[in-house]
Amino acid sequence: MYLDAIIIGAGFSGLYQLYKCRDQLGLKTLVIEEGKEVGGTWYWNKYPGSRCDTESHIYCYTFSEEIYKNWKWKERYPKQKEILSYLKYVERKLSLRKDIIFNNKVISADYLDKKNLWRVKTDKKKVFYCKYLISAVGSLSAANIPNIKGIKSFKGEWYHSGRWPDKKISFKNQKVAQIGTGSSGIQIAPVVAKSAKSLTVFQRTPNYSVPARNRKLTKTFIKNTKESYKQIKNLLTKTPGGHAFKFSKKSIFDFNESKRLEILEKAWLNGGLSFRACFGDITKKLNANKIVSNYIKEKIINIVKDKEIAKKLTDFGHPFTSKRPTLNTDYFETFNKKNVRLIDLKENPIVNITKNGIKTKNEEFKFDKIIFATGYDALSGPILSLNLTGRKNIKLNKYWKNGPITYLGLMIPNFPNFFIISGPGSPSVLTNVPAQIQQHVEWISEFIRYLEKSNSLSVEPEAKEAENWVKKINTLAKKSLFMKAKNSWYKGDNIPGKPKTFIPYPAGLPQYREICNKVRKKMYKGFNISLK
Ligand code: NA7
Repeated sequence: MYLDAIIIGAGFSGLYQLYKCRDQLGLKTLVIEEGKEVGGTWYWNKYPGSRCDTESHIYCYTFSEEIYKNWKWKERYPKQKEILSYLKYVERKLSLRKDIIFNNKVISADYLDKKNLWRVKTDKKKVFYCKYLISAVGSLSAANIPNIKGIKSFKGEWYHSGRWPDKKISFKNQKVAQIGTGSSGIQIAPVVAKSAKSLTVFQRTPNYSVPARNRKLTKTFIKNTKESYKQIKNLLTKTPGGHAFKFSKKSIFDFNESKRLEILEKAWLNGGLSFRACFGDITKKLNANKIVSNYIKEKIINIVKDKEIAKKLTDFGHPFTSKRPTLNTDYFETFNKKNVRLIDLKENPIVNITKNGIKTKNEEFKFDKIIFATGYDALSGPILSLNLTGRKNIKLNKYWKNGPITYLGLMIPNFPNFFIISGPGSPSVLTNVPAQIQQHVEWISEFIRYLEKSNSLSVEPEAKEAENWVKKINTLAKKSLFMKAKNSWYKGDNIPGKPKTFIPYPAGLPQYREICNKVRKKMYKGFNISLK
């Protein structure tokens, strides 16, 4: 079957890109989705306590005033189920379902040089041909399931947070293990601990976490956000992370100690991702960051009653925000419960999984269930899993063997007419992702419109431009606090054998948007366009 455009993935990016390609560019378009529903990340991440860390009134599309104003969010942070309902609502509103095929995983895509077409194959033996191939596979969709010896012998059930089964899972009276203490693990533990007989949390690296302070949205707040649609939409294009808060222009050193504390307390009580913005230099300067890192440490020590556990939970070794900042609801309080234990993997590493549980250096544990909250092969992983072969039989996994090479995070040399939404080389995971997605979809769509008008056969970035883009990202990252974390998935450290290079674009969404706009104004300088 021939199509003008194929989009892989029916999450936030795939749905909007389908609407753009089909309804605004008039292209015959198909979305191929592995899951059985729309939702992408929010289809798969059904784990207990799953909720977005970005506030609901901005974790949504802003391209349509009608869609924005017609949807009513319930709480400050949207639950997984609520986001899924929202995406289904958008899908219905734009009549997208008829152009999506579900339960089909793309297993390969090959560029046919002579025909200037992509051939896309799925695990259900379907084959499609298209001119434009667009990856909307998400940044955090390739689950990292650690290769721990003995996993196959485990008699109980085990789950990964990002591949959570559809069936209802009860932890009542169960002995549960949780491996991983990132954003997902921090959400899971307090919920599972409520019903489980016991919960044992295996921690490799302790994580800073700020209270989420979730709450029901008031009618006044909802009314105000709707009335401020235009201002909110505009604000999201101006802030570095595409969030609705601005960073303070003041340094922490502009204040004496008591005033600093007052500002920090206020931000802590407010909770949320904006905590890091209460001084302008927390995320930029190590000396300012140290003060705030210590402040968070003190807060945690005051919550956790057992001083030994508190010590383990706060033995950070990296600056606040150098790894993914997390939010929590009663995570640290959970360790005051009698049925919850913390195992520090640094002093007591896992040896293997047994048929009855987990064996560590110092102890053997019995478990009924194991939860892997062990994260993802972030950004490059989902794209590599597509098994792309570009021009002249060039394989993407070979081309990217030393790390992802893209120009603007949008296209790859040697892989003509292949676009990436929110992948490596773009601000992606360092932003409020729907804000970044919309910028990408709109830029890609304008580019396709231009290509179609120019009668183009194919387009790909110049190799030199892509090399410079990768260099630019690494130079920017070196100046940032991100590099102060010894291990982080921003740098590929969490996946054995993955190249160690900084993956997302680290200088913020407004700067990135400006660069993309300049390229467009200069008639897509840096891209080689071949005409019919
Ligand atoms: P993260 O942030 O990558 O967290 C994964 C956690 O799992 C983290 O604590 C890891 O420790 C730990 N981990 C990973 N591999 C192992 C092994 N082999 N053994 C023990 N512990 C391990 O993923 P999340 O799902 O929590 O969050 C990702 C994003 O998804 C989040 O920002 C939301 O947007 C949704 P480490 O720190 O690497 O030492």
